[in-house]
Amino acid sequence: MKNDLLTLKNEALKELETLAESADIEQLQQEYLGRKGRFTLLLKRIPELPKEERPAIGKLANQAKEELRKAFRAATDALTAKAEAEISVFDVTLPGRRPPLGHVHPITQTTEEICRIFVTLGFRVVQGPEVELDYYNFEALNMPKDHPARDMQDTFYVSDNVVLRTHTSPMQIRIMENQPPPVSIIAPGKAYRPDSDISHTPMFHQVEGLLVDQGVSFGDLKGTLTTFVHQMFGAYTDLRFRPSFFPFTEPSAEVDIRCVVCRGKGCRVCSHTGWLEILGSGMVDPELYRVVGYDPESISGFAFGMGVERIAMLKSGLDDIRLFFENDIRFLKQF
Ligand code: 2U9
Repeated sequence: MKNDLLTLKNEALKELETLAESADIEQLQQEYLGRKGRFTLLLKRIPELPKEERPAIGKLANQAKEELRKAFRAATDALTAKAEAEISVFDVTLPGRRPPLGHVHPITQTTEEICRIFVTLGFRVVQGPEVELDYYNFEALNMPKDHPARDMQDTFYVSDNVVLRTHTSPMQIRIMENQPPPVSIIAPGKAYRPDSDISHTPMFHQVEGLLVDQGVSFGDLKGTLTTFVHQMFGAYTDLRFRPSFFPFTEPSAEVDIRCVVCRGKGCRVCSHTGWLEILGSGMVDPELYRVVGYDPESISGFAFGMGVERIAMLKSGLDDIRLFFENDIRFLKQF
């Protein structure tokens, strides 16, 4: 009995040392000293002992019980004191910590700046689906299945006839299908192509524009885009229109600005040409008007498209497009 009492007491004390929650301490106390606790049940067996042994064992049992009670109280008190100490180091009069304030992503900033310029010129902003029908992304834009122009814009296929759009041009078709001329819209948004290197990411951003009305000429295209370039890159920026080819415009022209790095002398950034390509443009191919039910004999129009990342990189002197999408706060904070 004596041994049992001491073993049980030591067992309880050992277990108590491992506890750090007051609820656990209370539970342990119940387990040993509760009405049906292990210690209590052992004490109940004292009357069964021979009469002469009872006083000594009784004394020992009381001492052990008292020791256990004190140990439980001390453990609970220590926890309460610790919690109080933690509360007292929290100064409620201190001002709260401000959550870091984010800001608009540089690509969104650039998109908004481009849109703002065209809105002041009378264009309306339109947005639409990034997951597009093959028809709107390719077919309606003079790129039937098996047309070689599709190679330049191969994309991610969701199914045979559904793709991630490779440009925002499907929006221009959708708008023309739904309203008669005149149309003057810009379509900003994400586009997707399976390219990935220092100047291409599989997802990128474009702003495309379309103006269709009676008597629209290549002169209107030049005037509009010259105004845009002067507002975006500065009033004295030199630009040139260089003949090019796009499946949906004829004639087509790419617009270059004098290199912002070397001012035309020739450097690594402009591949020693002195010029930087910033956008593509052209007079809308009359075939497209037939597709949307416009009469190509009575109207004409121009269209253009630009990559927002490229514009943002040229404006800020960056040479790696991937920086925009790495979510490195140290980089993004600089804009
Ligand atoms: C319709 C008719 C014509 C949109 C155009 C470009 C020229 C062009 C590129 C610039 C860089 C895409 O992001 S980029 O790779 N775009 O060069 N885009 S004309 O022409 C259209 C669009 C819709 C109905």
